[in-house]
Amino acid sequence: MPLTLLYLSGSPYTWRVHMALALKKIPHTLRPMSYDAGDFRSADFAALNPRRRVPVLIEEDDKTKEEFSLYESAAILEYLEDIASTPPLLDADPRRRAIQRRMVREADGYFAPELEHLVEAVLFTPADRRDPPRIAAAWAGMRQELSFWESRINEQKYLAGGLSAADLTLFPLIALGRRIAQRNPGLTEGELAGPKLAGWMARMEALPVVRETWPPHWGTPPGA
Ligand SMILES: N[C@@H](CCC(=O)N[C@@H](CS)C(=O)NCC(=O)O)C(=O)O
Repeated sequence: MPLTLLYLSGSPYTWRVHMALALKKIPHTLRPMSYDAGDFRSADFAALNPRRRVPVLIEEDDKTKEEFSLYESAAILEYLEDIASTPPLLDADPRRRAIQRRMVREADGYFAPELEHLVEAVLFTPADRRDPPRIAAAWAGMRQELSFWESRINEQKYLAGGLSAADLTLFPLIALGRRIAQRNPGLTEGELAGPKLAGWMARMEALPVVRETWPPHWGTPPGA
């Protein structure tokens, strides 16, 4: 089952899948995608994902050589969990598993849209056309959402039980938001995460799997 991940450095959705592959030690190849080279506009890519987004996972059948491809990072994570159950990214207990899945949906449904507003307003807008109120609104939306998480998580090591799909989902999203803020001083105000989330971020950053999969164009991980 040779696996290929269509990969974009710094994409939080791709990073989540990359971490799952690395944690589960599933042999895979990364196929880097480039906006500049037009990879996202190609017909081949649209055939794999009609929404033209990464990640996409491609799996070749050992015998028939037929390809199965899957997009949407949360669905890919569940698929990897199904084909390689160790270490688990979802708890064996149905209620804990449900809470981890709920957190994945909360991160994708509430935090990610605010982050995407920030990405549009900063990364995809030339510096001379950036709109400060638009950026401030996206930043405020992210902070408001994370203050909700801050009030909900307790002092445990990970978001819900052991390291899970929930951690792999939320961490890259916050990491990208924080990086945008750090690289564009003056665009945003205040810290993105409160003390509990910041502690959890630091624990995540110390994990070998996070460091191994750190987006190459981001340079070395903190503390390296
Ligand atoms: N809901 C999707 C989101 C994927 C997504 O938005 N990927 C971005 C990179 S972070 C992308 O491919 N964007 C390409 C584009 O918008 O042209 C998932 O979880 O896989």
